[in-house]
Amino acid sequence: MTATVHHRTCPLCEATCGLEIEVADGAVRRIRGDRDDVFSHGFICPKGSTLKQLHDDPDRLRRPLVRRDGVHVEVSWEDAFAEVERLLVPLRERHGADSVALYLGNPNAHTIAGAVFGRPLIQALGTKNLYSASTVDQMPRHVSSGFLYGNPGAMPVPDLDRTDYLLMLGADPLESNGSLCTAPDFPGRLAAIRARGGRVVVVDPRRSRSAEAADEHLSIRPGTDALWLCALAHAVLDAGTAGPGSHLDGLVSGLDALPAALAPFSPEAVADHCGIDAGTTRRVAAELADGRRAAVYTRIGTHTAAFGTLSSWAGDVLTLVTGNLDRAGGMMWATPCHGRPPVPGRPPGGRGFRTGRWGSRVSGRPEVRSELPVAVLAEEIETPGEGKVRALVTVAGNPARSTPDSARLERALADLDAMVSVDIYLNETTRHADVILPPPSALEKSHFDFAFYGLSVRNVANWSAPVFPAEGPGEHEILARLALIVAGQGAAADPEVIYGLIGAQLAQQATSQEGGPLAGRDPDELLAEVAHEPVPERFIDLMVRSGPYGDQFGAVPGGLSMERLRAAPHGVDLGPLEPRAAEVLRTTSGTIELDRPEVLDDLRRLAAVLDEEPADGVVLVGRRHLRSNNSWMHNLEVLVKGRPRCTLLVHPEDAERLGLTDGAEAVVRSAVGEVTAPVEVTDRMRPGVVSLPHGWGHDASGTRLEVAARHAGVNSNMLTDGSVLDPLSGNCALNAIPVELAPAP
Ligand SMILES: Nc1nc2c(c(=O)[nH]1)N[C@H]1C(S)=C(S)[C@@H](COP(=O)(O)OP(=O)(O)OC[C@H]3O[C@@H](n4cnc5c(=O)[nH]c(N)nc54)[C@H](O)[C@@H]3O)O[C@H]1N2
Ligand SMILES: Nc1nc2c(c(=O)[nH]1)N[C@H]1C(S)=C(S)[C@@H](COP(=O)(O)OP(=O)(O)OC[C@H]3O[C@@H](n4cnc5c(=O)[nH]c(N)nc54)[C@H](O)[C@@H]3O)O[C@H]1N2
Ligand code: SF4
Ligand SMILES: [Mo]
Repeated sequence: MTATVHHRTCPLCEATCGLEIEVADGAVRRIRGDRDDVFSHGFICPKGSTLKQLHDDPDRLRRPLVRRDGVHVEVSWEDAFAEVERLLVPLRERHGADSVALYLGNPNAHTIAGAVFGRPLIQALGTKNLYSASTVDQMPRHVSSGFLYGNPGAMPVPDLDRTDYLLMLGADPLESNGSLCTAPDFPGRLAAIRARGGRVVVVDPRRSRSAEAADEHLSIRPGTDALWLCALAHAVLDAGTAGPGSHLDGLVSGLDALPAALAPFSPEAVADHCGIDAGTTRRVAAELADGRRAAVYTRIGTHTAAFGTLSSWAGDVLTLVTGNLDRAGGMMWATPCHGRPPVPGRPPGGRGFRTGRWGSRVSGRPEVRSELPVAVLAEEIETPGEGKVRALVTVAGNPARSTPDSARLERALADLDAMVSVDIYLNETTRHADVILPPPSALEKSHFDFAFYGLSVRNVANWSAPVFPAEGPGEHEILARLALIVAGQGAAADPEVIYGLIGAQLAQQATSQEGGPLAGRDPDELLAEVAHEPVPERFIDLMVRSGPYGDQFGAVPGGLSMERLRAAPHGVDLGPLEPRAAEVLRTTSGTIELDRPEVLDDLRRLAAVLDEEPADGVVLVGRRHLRSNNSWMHNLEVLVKGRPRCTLLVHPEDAERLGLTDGAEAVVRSAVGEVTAPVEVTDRMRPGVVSLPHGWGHDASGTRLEVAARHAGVNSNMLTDGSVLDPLSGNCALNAIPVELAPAP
């Protein structure tokens, strides 16, 4: 049989690499980077080619599972949906909407279903108990954008391809391939900065591979990035060179509040806390402020911290006061092809951003973007009373490994009256589920990067067709049917009902945008034009045709549409990022607001840290490895073979002082739990800091992960403390965890 070649975007991480997939005899023969991809130009990492192994993995679920007498058994799709109805509908009727919680995991950002069909499910559930991986990840970045720009979705990205100076904190893109900054071949783009005479500075308590590839590495004390970034901004203001630049004239307010708000954070005052001397801080500030094109990029190590929102905020403020916000080579906003088109002459601004419209039942943690911190999920399940969580739906998430204090969470999960999971594996989380609904494999679904076109260092659009036909229902259909069941329509209801609602909503939005290119057009006319498209492509067509590059349903000939995307298997390049601050602002003032009271209050909380002596115990931080992906790709032999990756990195001085030896095991104890992990002694660590990756601990009973169980590792979230949150975002502090170490007996 002759081979066929398919082109598809890799859905595994945020880099969105184009893949070339060779198929023969119904099986994948080879996967390599697509050299003609308009964005990735052939780049691929070791995970990209494992879509084959993932597709072929015998442990990957193909049919639904239902738990009978404690054992998961395969059932038909009809029986599985009927079981969901039997479990959830009476429970919801008896105990109310809030009794069913929803947890959305990370892969939702990588699927069309997650982008388009999550909302109908959320609406159908109507629960306050909405949780996601966002509150162990990027929620602080949303909140800082909410307060600064009034728009929590507007997260500026470093303009990697044009910058001459990149200050990067708490990110290790040589392992992660980048996050909240979609840039296939991130390593190559970093090298290019240096090759054109620019400078890359990495701030990390560990000499990561990214730090090694940089011009300079600053080994900061964990959890102190907010202090240090405020000190940089303080130093820039001190030098008297500060200013947002004339391109933001009239678009910035509250500048006057900055000197007082940042006054406590002089480079000298923060030096001992951060472990970075004042001279270095002032030099870096001067480099950022000397007029060159510079970007300040903060990521996971700075966001999953007790002052995560302030770290993100201070990074953006630093960018702003050095004139680098919204200009080429600085921090810029992408223009996603499926977003709202700009309306010429529309004044900037909108309804503003606020949090805390409701609180969590037990500890009153404020809602943020309609979500509660996942760190409170366990207590919401454990604590009796009205509104108690009795059932949980998870979609593409493994909170049993990815959220804090997971021993406690797992006890709570075991206590639920009902649990339904949409997932491809029987793993540490889904083993608690009564019903598991497995979507098709990545190669059996189409792909479109809704989440990442808004975070991209270049504007692109790329739709991929499925490589193989799906055996069961698509993930979008599973989510639609769940929504219908919860809404009381029954397990046999036609998902077209949900498709109709989504279409109507999108057409309505497009035609009701004041001054927009489709304003006043008949929504039904738009729907008729896309009706020939299958679901979910129908919705992509609606969005891109009415988007900033769209054909506006005939008004802009040659504009973007599904038809054009289909004809471009290597993607459509839409050009470099363009300045667009006025378009993204949604603050009530129509300006970038530097004096939000919530932020100023939190700066006072930060300043109070300076009154205390820096703590001198050992703290734990996380890390990532190129051949791993959070908790769920450890069942592929090609990725886990070789040296164990789940090791505790310890600096030689600490090892010696604590009696730990390379290759031996150490007991790591925190306020909430303990694990025993193999020690790797390395001078890559800052003394007093140890590092353990998350997402491991695959030795639990009742899972179906044959390979992962043989490379189990330990679960670092046994140690992270669900009570330490960034108050503004509800994000959990997953780094700078105080721990005690001892050789294992
Ligand atoms: N200590 C510590 N903890 C952390 C972090 C850290 O740095 N340190 N990082 C945090 C971050 S950034 C994140 S994003 C979270 C991730 O947290 P989660 O999203 O909860 O965890 P993942 O490991 O990404 O699990 C993804 C789940 O989706 C399933 N899956 C994979 N593909 C699909 C699909 O196409 N459809 C469906 N329905 N399911 C699929 C997998 O089997 C797995 O169960 O972890 C967080 N936890
Ligand atoms: N290979 C691989 N790629 C991935 C993932 C994966 O699990 N594996 N996960 C994906 C996901 S969901 C995400 S969110 C992204 C995350 O992508 P990144 O943000 O690049 O995350 P990491 O690679 O974990 O790098 C975080 C760095 O922060 C450092 N750090 C820890 N604490 C602190 C601190 O207090 N201050 C500072 N300045 N640094 C600190 C750590 O030592 C580490 O080097 O990666 C994505 N890509
Ligand atoms: S870098 Fe990310 S998107 Fe690219 S091949 Fe690797 S996992 Fe896939
Ligand atoms: Mo993440």
